[in-house]
Parts: sequence; C-alpha cells; structure tokens
Amino acid sequence: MSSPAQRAAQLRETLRDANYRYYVLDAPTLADAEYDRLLRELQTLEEKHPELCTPDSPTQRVGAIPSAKFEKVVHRRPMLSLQNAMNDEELVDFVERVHKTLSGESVSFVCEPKLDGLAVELIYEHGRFIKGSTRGDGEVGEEITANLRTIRSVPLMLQPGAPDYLEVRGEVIFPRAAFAELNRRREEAGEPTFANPRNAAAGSLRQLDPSITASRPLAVFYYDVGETSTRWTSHWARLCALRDYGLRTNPQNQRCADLSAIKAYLAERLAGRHDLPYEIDGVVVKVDGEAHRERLGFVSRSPRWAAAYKFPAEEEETIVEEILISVGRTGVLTPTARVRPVHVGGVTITNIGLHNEDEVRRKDVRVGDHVFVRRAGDVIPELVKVILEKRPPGAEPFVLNPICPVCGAAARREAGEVAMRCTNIACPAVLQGRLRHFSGRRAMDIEGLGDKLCAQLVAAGLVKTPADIYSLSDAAFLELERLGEKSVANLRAQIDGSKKRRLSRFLNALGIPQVGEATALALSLHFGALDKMMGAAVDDFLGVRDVGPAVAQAIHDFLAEPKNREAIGRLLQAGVAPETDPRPSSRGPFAGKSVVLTGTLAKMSREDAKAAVERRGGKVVGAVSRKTDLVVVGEDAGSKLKKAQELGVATADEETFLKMLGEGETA
Ligand code: 9MJ
Repeated sequence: MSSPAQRAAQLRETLRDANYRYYVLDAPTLADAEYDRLLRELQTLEEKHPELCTPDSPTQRVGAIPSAKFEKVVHRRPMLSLQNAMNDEELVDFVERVHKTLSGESVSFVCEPKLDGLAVELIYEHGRFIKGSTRGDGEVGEEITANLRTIRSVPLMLQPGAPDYLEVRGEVIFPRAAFAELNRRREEAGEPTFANPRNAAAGSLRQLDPSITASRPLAVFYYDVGETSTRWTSHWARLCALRDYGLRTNPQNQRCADLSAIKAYLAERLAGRHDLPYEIDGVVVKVDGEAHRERLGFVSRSPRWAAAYKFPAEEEETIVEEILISVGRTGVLTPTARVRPVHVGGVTITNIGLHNEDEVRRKDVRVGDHVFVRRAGDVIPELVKVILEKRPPGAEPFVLNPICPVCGAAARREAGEVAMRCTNIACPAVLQGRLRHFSGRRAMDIEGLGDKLCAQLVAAGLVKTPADIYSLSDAAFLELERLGEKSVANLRAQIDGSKKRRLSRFLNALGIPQVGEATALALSLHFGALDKMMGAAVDDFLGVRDVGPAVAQAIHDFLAEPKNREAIGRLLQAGVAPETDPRPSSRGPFAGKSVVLTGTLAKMSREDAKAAVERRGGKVVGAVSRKTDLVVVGEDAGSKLKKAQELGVATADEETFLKMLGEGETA
C-alpha cells in the first residue's frame, strides 16, 4: 500500500502524462471516464490531505479567486506583428527579398496555418507555469494566468528537459462547432452572442471568473518564444523542442525548401481550411534558420523573416437597409442589421446580428453602408466590415439610445458589461420573451402558445408572470383575436398537460441566468426534487456536474430572490408538479459514448436526436476526433463523414441509429 503522498504523486504524474499524450501527441492512452475517475481520486486525496496539494496539480486548473480586474504585464520582449503578403505576387516579393538579403545562400522556410484566435504569452520557470498574459498591443498585455490555467492544452508543468526559463507564445482558439453551440446557448439564455470564434476566444479569456473560462472548450497552439535560457539554431528545432516540452504545436506545420513548396502548402491549406475544427485565415511563412533571421532583422515592429499570407476572403457585398433593436427576455437590447438579401456560402442572408453597442461602434456600421458579410465559423452571418469608400453622404453614426424601444423605459449598461438592458421589470418585451421561453419546446412545451399568442396575452395585460396562464379562463382566451373554441380547447389541454413536465424542463423554463438545458438536467439529476434546491447553499450547487462558482452563485441568488420564490410558489399552487427525471442509462449502445451527428436526418430533428442520445447516457459533440465513438450520418453529410472514415470511427445511417435508440431505452 502506498502512502497518500506517494499515491498523490503517482496520480499527478499519470494525469499529466495523459494530458500530454492527448493534447500534444494526439494519441490518447486513457479513456475520458478513467481520466475523470483518477482526477476525482486525486481531488479527494488532496481534500483529505491539503498539504499534498501543489499549485501544479491537475486539480488546480480552476479555483483561483476571481480578480477584480486584470493587471498589466510588460512583455520582456515585444510580441511581434507580422507583415502581410496580400496576394501571390507579394508572397513572391517576400521570398525574393529574403534571398536578396541573404545573397544567394540556401534558405529554408517553415509554413504554419495562420490561426484566427488570441495571441498569448506564457512564462514557465523551472518547468512550472508561472504567469500568462494576452498580447495586448505587443508591449503590454493583461495578466490572465488563472484563466489560462483552465485550458487543458496549457501544461501546468512542462516535461523534463524544458529550459529553466521559458516565455512561450501561441494562439488561443475556439473550435467552430463549439462556437455555434455556445452562441445557440447564449441566445437561448438571452445573452449577447459572439460575432466569431475569435471574439468567443477573447471573451472567454477575459472572464473575471475562471470557472466560466473553464466551461469553454479553448485550446492553444504554440508557435514562438520570447525570452528564454536556451537557444535553437532553427525555428523548426524550436517547434520540435516546444512539442517535447509538452507544448502543443500545430501538426500541420511544415518545412518548405523553396517557393514552389510554399505555394503547394498554401494550396493544400486553402483547399482543406473548412475541414479543420477551427478557423484559419491564412498561412504564416517564416525563415527557418536563426542566423538568417538575425541578418534579416526588422522593419519597425515586424520581422523581415516572416510574412502572413491571408487567404482570399469568402465574403459578399451588400447594403445595410436598417438597424433594428430587439429586446430579449433578459431585457438585453440587441442591434441587428437588416441587409439587402445576399447569397453567402449557399444560404441567403437578410439579417445580421450586430451583438452589442461596442461592436456596432467599433465597426462604425451606418444605415446605407455597403458592407462585406461572411459566415463566421461556417454558419453564423457576420458583418466583416464597412466599405468606407462607398458610404453615402449624410449617413449618420449609429447610436444605441438608452431607451427601451418596446416600453420606452430607460435602458442601462452596468459597469463592465457589454449589454444594455431595459430597466423596467414589467417591460412587455421581457414578459413576452419570458413567457415564450416558458412555453418553448425545450421547456414546458405548450404547443399553441407561440410568439403571436404570447404577444397578445402580454399586450392585453392578461399575463404578468408565466403562472398567470394557468388561471386564465377559456372566456379570456376567446376574447383574443384569432382564437376560436376549438383552438382554446386544444390550448387548454396543452396547458393542463404542461403541469406534468419533468423537473429539468421546469428548471429550464424558469429562465435562471446561466442555466440552459444541460445545466437544468444536471441540477435535476443532482437534487431530484425542487424543494431540495430551494433551500440549498451556494456550496451545494458547486457539487453539481459542470457547475462552477459563478453559475452556482447565479442559481443560488435566483432561488433566494423573494420575487422568484413567489413566482415559483404560484406555479406550484396552480398545479404544476414537476416529475423526476429518469437517470441516464448506464447500459445500452449509447451509455458513456461520444456521438457526432452530421447531415440531415429525415425522421427527427437534430435537437431531438441529441436529446435522445443524452437520455440514453451518451454525449453529443460537435467535431469528430479519435475519441468519437459513433458518427450518425444523415443526408448530405460532408467533411465529418470523411473525417470519421479517415480516423476509422464507426458510422451509422439513420435507420441503424433509430434501431440503436430502440435498444438503448432510457432507464
Ligand atoms: C498565428 N496567428 O497562427 C505567428 N501565428 O509568429 C503563427 N502567428 C507569429 N505564427 C511570430 N502561426 C509572430 C506571430
């Protein structure tokens, strides 16, 4: 029997090694469940013996106290910016200039995918992660150590052989599948969405509460160093060394001997850009030899030994016809550009979310402007930029008036928030949004209580809180436009039926800040009954799967608020009696499995398919990797099917999938 200290050391080593193999070598040796089990064992051990807990323990990724603001960090060596090669010609110029300066010597290059994320610097002392910061303006960035610690491709401890002092630089990226999912959840929760994966990465890193960063699937690729106690003779040697230290480098980096090899690399990356799980916007070409780099030197802040080649943008031009402001159920005012319909990547775009006031101001979008649009992360329409030369005379700058466009009450922006919110708790837009969310398919599922009826009920003053719908008489419904006796009878049946929804649905329906479908289910499974939650402390919520300090606090505060308690009490009085959720099955073909859905299914929506897998104990993820157990293939499946075949991941067509669902009924 080993001592607790020995066991803790052993567990830490195993977990660290598993991380390294998974994230750096892309060759996992430990199943996810086993990793989680070992991590929990270590956590328990450290709780019992706090003296065994070291700052570099894998258990310490989250846990630092949120800081009030970010400290400034001066980079010991400035973080460089790259000169751009805008087209093939400029790329040829770059290569020729290099050859000219190095007067005919043989020069080799390293080509790297150009990641569209957020550049960061990490400092390691004696192999230990000490401090991390954003690039900022290149000279001074912001300290985000606690947030970086939550990213699994940020090693807390480097492999043996790492230099005593190392400043390493890389790009934090947000995978695009997760980006679409994050925006979907934010939209559902009434929070402002992110314009693109880059902003999502930046927004996730600039969280004052690291547990929020931890909930986002960020990843890092490392590509450069600042100050360090070691030297390398070539960039390629440096990249290999970083990888050996446990710092993930991009597997698509490649050494290229000459211009034609560089061009072939560009063509290959361009053709394959949509098959990657993250966005790239070009290729970075770097001179390999260190001695060559020294002779090439710098022009202002940019090295003469590197150039960023940007892919041609996949953008279309259109015109902003109007900027509309909508008010969501949390009272957030969201600007949207209505544009002249335009085809981008196979779909017609008519509306483009502008997210928030800062975003509109930063881009200086005005009505009448010609703009470029694209689809961020391949799905979400994004207004890339205004074509200033085409701005019509007299176009006025956009101002988001601090007035709710629906109820006319004052709207306010709290310090540190990007969202402007209507301050009227009885704002019809908020009531309507809350009611619509309450009746939604993923909540109380009251068919017939859609957008129009919600709007009518609120406008007529019949509903002030969702509980009111249970006490409305048929006569009251009949007085509304468009509702006949038959519709009212159907609606009544639906409303009555909703009294028996599962607790997870009920919790989702309440619209608790930060609580979407997944957290609602986790809460329901953890507590089992509503009354157990009503009296729970913040710490009790921390024990729920995937709930961190910020979310725990939000749930606690919501349930402690007298107005919310009263609203919940009224629902229960009206006869709403949430039912216990069935435990996800621990047997059957989906239990513990990671499933990817791709293409269009004929017999069920993607949401239903996802819910069905989850009820059977499986997890639906966005991107195919070696860890995926099954890819469900619908009509017109694309790159995910290809990837599954390449990696040898099992696939199932719709018919097989339905059969498997039959076998894996919920417990
Ligand atoms: C990106 N953004 O992917 C560099 N970068 O090197 C790569 N950026 C860089 N390298 C020196 N792959 C300064 C910036």
